Amino acid sequence: MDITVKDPLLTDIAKKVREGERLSLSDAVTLYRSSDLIAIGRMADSVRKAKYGNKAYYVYNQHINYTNVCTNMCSFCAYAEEEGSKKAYTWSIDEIRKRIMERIDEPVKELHIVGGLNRNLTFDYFTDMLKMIREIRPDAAIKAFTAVEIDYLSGLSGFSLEKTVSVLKEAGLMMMPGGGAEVMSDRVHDTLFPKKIGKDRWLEVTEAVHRTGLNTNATMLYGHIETIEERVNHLLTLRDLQDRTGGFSAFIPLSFHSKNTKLSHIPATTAFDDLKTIAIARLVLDNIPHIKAYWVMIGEKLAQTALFFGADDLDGTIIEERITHTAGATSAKGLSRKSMEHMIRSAGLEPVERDSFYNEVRGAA
Ligand code: V47
Ligand code: SF4
Repeated sequence: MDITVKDPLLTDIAKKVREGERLSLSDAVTLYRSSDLIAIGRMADSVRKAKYGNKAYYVYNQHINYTNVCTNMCSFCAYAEEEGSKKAYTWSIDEIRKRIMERIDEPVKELHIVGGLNRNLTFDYFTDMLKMIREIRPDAAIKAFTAVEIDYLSGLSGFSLEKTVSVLKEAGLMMMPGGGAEVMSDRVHDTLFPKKIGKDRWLEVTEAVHRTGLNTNATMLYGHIETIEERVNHLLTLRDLQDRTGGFSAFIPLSFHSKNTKLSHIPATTAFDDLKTIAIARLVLDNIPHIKAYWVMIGEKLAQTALFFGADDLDGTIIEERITHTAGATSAKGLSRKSMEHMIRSAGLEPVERDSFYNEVRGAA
């Protein structure tokens, strides 16, 4: 790898990357403070390329957001509604079945299911939902519930974390999405999402889930009130947990969208920050295999560009995204397989349709 570094502060970091040496907290902060985006991107691209060559992944998936009623009411969230609000909804098991059946002829390989914390739902609702989906969609993996929901379901069922996950697994749960940790900082937690579980509980739940043999993803919500140091600490905390469990499959940076939230004065993240965050994640998270450029949040065009800044995965076709679109996302609500493949091919890479576990799906168009 021959990388021209314009910022002299990046010379030693480029050497570490070239030699496969782990980056430190101060390296990550230096990367964040540097404006040499092209050098940072080239470093991240070299790491991605060494792992995946010309391949870039996507999954044919469908999102199911079963309820927007949520007791947490995080101030960055436009999606959540108080019980009784006109915009509140909760889908019955039959309504979820109907939404899956509407797409039953499509080759969906993953169902991504998350929702708010709704006091009116019983633990049986969740196991019934999983069992019903497994029955009608046996060919799709069920990736469901963030660590926040698992913590809530453990309270609801009265079971330990391990028992809760094993009952959900028995009913059909196969993997867990990221989400819920936001930025692991007590300051940000207490300011923006005080009712939601904090860093220690999120880590405890995630570690317990990994111990049961389920893989999860991890995310970072950035672009609100967090500092660079808080972002870097978040990444290093994830890296430490991954050293212990190896249970993270992918990391997904989530750019904050402020429309319709209590933080609507906060401007959108910039392309510079989005690309830098993806590249730094690739460089710092040396033990998390996949870095996703989530096109829903950063838009299709920047997600495609991110494939040269360390990302190896564009997430999925999605069909109908609600959480970010309620907060003002201007991207499409879903993309066809053809569009996903076109985005990847026109970047000179080879599209690989995958399942939730990064197995290549045969017979892709
Ligand atoms: O947990 C909420 C975040 C997450 C906003 O694991 C917001 O494969 C931006 O976790 N602006 C849900 N973000 C999305 C998520 C996810 C997405 C794609 C793939 C995967 C995966 C996981 O969205 C929430 C929260 O952290 N969020 N409100 C907002 N206004
Ligand atoms: Fe509820 Fe999740 Fe929205 Fe927070 S981000 S209010 S936990 S739905």
